[in-house]
Amino acid sequence: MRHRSPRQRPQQSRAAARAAFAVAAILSVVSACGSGSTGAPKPSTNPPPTVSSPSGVPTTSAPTSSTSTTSATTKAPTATSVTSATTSGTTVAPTTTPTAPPTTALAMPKLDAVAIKLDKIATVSEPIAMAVRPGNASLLYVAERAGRIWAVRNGNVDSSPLLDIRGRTTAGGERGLLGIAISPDGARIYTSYTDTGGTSQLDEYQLDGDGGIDATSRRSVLSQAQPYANHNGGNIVFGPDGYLYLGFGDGGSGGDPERRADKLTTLLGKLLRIDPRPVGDSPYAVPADNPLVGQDGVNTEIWSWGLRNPWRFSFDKANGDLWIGDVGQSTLEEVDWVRAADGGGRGLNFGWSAWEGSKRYNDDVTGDGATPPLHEYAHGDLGCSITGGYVYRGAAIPALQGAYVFGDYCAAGLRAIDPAAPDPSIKLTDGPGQLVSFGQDAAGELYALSFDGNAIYKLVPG
Ligand SMILES: [Ca+2]
Repeated sequence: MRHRSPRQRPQQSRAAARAAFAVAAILSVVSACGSGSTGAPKPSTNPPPTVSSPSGVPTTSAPTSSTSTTSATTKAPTATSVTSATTSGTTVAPTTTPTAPPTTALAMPKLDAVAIKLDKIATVSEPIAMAVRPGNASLLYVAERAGRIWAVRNGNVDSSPLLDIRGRTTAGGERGLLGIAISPDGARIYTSYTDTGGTSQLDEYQLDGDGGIDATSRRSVLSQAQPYANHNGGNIVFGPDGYLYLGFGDGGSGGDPERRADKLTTLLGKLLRIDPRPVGDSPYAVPADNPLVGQDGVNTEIWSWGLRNPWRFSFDKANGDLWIGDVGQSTLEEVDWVRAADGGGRGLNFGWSAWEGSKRYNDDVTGDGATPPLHEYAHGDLGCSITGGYVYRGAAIPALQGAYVFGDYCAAGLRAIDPAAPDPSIKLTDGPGQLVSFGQDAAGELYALSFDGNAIYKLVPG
């Protein structure tokens, strides 16, 4: 399978192409493990996602009573594979069934008719991530890079932060508090940051009934040494399946000198998928239907690979599709899109460092079977470092519904693409500058977070 530019591929064949790429990607997994012709188990022969009965299986209590372990399926060196059990009463357990995409009912964007403006709702020093808690629609959690999390309620910022971890991190460059996410049951919040030594950390805190963060409840979930200061990724998002997705860059420097993004033996250059709750002695669990479960000598937390620095990624609120803004090296910035119905990125190689966007990069990395970007743009007037956003699913701007909204740290202005006709992108606004992240509230409305003026903007009709 040759890597092709999305422009060379008819849109109507996209699903078929995705399927073909997925098959090729699976084959490349086997090849990457050096077992292509030895009859080693292929990912496709793994047991499908199952709901297992807890009876007769040694179990260890999880923080909630809704998940049982199936230790027999454990393959990960650092975690236990789990499947959810529906026989244990009330459940907040993640399901392993992707959200069915009701695509036929979804609105199509009309980008030539979009008129929006940015309404500055609050200022927080270097706002870098936003999260919302189910059931607290009017409360926005906004993280600042230096390490505090603020409550923004109807445009008002609380006088004291919900959490202050400034002592745990050193902000600057691509370091600091980088991501926050709240569990679908609203009980826990996760922080993703680089610690004072530069190591990536994922921590968990308990939320109280009002959405406050219990600072004393901190629990370390996962850590990852960073060989260089840049490309730390750090975005964390709960997917439509209830699992936590965590993006790590390729470790840094330039050009992925150790080729980490292409190696399945490191978490760097990957999108990970975990159940972040502890199981037994493990601080988190690997879902049994992760693509590499069942293979030895690989990191089974991996969901997708071949990523350079997936600084911001998201799931479409309406259909569960995965969208990644992967920051390019020196030439091309890219948007990656995989439908939930096509696996949502499961087992896919997004190309780096064999490819920078649609351009061949490291010749010693094959990149066979790589999934090309949906959209890319060259460095220049449009920017130099993509800030991935969201598919708009709000109600306030009907013409924007179904469009993917993104921007770039190096060039002011928000842009959007229609997934069905992604070129060229459409400029939505003139600002803001220094766009670092987006947020999405419970109603699907979008926010832009900018270091320029330390501002949180809401996208509103213009
Ligand atoms: Ca790529």
